Amino acid sequence: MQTTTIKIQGMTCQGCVNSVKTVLGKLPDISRVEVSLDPGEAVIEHNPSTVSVNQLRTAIEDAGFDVID
Ligand code: 9UX
Repeated sequence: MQTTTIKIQGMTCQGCVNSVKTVLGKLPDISRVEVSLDPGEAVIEHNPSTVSVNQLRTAIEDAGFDVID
């Protein structure tokens, strides 16, 4: 497992946080998902051979939020 922190822009309420948690939680082999509003970020423990960092970023963007850097 690998722990990845992704900075997220555009989450403005707890509903946004829950949306991000939900999309990330649907990905396979995720053992931990923490999403916070302030700072806007997600900490994900994932198996990098199953889900890459890019796939995590894409899932967040597809949910309607912007990933920083
Ligand atoms: Mo809160 Mo976020 O009402 O997309 S759910 S702003």
